[in-house]
Amino acid sequence: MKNKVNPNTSLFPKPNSLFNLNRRGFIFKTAQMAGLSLGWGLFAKSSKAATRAVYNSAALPDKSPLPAWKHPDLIILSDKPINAETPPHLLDDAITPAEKLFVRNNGIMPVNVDAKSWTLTIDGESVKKKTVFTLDELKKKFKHYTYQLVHECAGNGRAEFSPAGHGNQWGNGAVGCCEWTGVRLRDVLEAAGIKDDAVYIGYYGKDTHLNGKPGEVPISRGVPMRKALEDEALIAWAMNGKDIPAVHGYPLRVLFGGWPASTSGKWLARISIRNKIHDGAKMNGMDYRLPIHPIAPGAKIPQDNEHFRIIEAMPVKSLITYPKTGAQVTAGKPLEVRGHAWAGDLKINEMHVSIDFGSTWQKCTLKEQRNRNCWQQWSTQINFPDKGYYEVWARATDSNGKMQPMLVPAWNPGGYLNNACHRIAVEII
Ligand SMILES: Nc1nc2c(c(=O)[nH]1)N[C@H]1C(S)=C(S)[C@@H](COP(=O)(O)O)O[C@H]1N2
Ligand SMILES: [Mo]
Repeated sequence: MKNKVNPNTSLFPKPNSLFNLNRRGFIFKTAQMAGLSLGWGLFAKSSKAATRAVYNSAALPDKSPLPAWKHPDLIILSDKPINAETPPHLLDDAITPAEKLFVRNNGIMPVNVDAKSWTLTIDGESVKKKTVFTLDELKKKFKHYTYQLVHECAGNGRAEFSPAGHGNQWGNGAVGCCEWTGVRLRDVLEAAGIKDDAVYIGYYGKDTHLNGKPGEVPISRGVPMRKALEDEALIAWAMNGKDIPAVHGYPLRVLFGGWPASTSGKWLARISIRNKIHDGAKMNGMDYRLPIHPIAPGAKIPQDNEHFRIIEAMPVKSLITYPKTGAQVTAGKPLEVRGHAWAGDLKINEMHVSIDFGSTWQKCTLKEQRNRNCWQQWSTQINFPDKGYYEVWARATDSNGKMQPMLVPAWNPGGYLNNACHRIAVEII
């Protein structure tokens, strides 16, 4: 018999009491003091309630709201453009359902999209023949593939950096792993022809810049040819067996699992085969880049390509998706704890949990990877020695032997790649 867990109880004060008004300030301070991967997760969540309240207030015009079908507990970080993350306990499914997938928009979504007239253009310096495909032609001409792919914002975990990283203050939930169906990018590029001097691909979507200037795009990123030509690099029209939802790129999207999700262009209209590193919006300066040499927290260095390098595969990481942080658990029986782990282009070799702040670790059961660039499920039974307050820490090790750090890793001005251990609070009663 399993332990009784009440996922809705919390060890921590309710939103309306202790740190209602300056909740953010409180969390930042605590995370800084502890120097740990604390984020939003360890506390009873109140930010959503606060954000929705403001969001619904008559004082604010309705901008680009989160679609009504999205899970009500997604945490809205900004409304123009819309950005919302998923609390870790809502990511418990092996395949992330659409309503629980985080949303990250850099600009304004296209409206009145007509899939029938939608086209994808393959062009660029290194294309043999500029080619235009309708969506229908893509579906008819090329073999279909389905892969389950991790897509994680490079800024996931940014809220824990100190001083604060630039941009949305993501907790742990800017990640998901959906099933995508489409054609291989490689097959499509080869049909147009790839010249020998091809170095990179760059995508262009149909969203528009927040500044409203025609011709200016909010984001246009890409990947080197070696990633573009992999089996799992997809041009997809379906997510979890259905049309891709509008906020996630309907009717067409490119996907590069395991790399910053910013490379996975939504509302895909054009792919350029480049004879140099793609130079689209958010490819340069410190966008999606790390300092080439490690720098001290808060240090200022020139924001140019000599000092910053492009982030490629994402680092090893994991989440505890059950139980929800703050769970109260009856003593005397083992508690099942579970979640997912992923590691860019690599696999997960081992998964461990600790209930004594990292002094000792217990090995978890780990499922095989379903396909490359897919996350893996882990689970374990924990026996707590006594009643009282515990933290469960989770740590993944990738197939190169690299482990997640306990503490927030290398500070960088963009607040990218925080892969510190996820931790939850549990009270044994
Ligand atoms: N065209 C376009 N593609 C885009 C973006 C965007 O703003 N416009 N955002 C990128 C970023 S930064 C992320 S993290 C992912 C988010 O994907 P999701 O909203 O489907 O979760 O989409 C990427 N693709
Ligand atoms: Mo992102």
